[in-house]
Amino acid sequence: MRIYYSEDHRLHFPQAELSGGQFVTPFERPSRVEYVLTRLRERSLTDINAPAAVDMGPIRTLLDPGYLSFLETAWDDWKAEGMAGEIIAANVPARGMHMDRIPQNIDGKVGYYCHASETAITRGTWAAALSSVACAQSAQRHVAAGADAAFALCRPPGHHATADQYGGYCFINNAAVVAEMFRNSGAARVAVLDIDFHHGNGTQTIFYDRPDVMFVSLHGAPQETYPYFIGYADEKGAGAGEGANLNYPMTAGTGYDLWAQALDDAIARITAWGAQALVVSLGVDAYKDDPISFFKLESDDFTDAGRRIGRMRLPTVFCMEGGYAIEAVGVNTVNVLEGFKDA
Ligand code: OKP
Ligand code: ZN
Repeated sequence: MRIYYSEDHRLHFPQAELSGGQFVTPFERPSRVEYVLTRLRERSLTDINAPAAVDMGPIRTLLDPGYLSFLETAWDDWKAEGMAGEIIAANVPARGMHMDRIPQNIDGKVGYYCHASETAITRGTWAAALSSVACAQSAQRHVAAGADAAFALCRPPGHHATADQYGGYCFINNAAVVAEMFRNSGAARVAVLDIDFHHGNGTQTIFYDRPDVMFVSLHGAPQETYPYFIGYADEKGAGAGEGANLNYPMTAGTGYDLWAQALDDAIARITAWGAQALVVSLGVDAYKDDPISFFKLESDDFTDAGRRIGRMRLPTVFCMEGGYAIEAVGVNTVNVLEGFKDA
């Protein structure tokens, strides 16, 4: 399986994540990717390629222009305002306030374009986010040209980023861009299967009213975990998109038996719907030792999950999302890919 990877992910490494009222070293850190690369090489998955230049076309189609220009200049604007540290959102529009009037001041803009203040922006964040989506785009082109599958080793991840908000360590929604590109390259119906522990709120929101892209997510129940305010089972899509959104929220302690039942149901629904291409938001934070998650999957379970996904026999792009038990991230990620190949 071909892999796309860019060293430019290293340009995004904020010092700080707001966690439990303290600033800690971010869980989403560059070394995560090193573990995946090491494991890929150990398993002779060595077709590792730098991505082609980013294509802003499909990104501009999906995302808000104001949001994109905010991301591009946020660091310079923040520094020009005399801010000493990294960009952290401190003021967000809340109940009773204006949700649609964009402040001029960068501190206000940050609050407007952010949905979760754990995520900091630093000098290289925009460049890294572009390199991440470039990997996803190259993977899509490879599959659209006839390959069975490709793996985009995206960092930073993408599935929490909406058309106009960052958060949850995500800035540009890589999986959504791939789905849009599959539509443009001739797939009438595209499914996004999100197996990251966290609900893919960004991807859901971007495609919520679209009948041509189905979003399916297995995740920790919103009553119990981030992103808290979305990801319920009764979110089924809107308007023409009704029926093309499917959530499987699961409670703390969920193990592979229940999780795999949800996966099988999800796969059956994607197949019945008639997807012609598949995007997998591949997070491995459902793992039992993940420090910020509460499912109980074992490493071997990821192989089995990959096998089940592979039996769909759809042209597939995997986009890396989360996974924070860093020494296990490589094994678990590559297990999914190997299970898929052996299906
Ligand atoms: C991103 B992806 C840690 C809380 C972290 C944000 C989680 C973002 C996960 N104290 N909250 O879906 O893996
Ligand atoms: Zn996650």
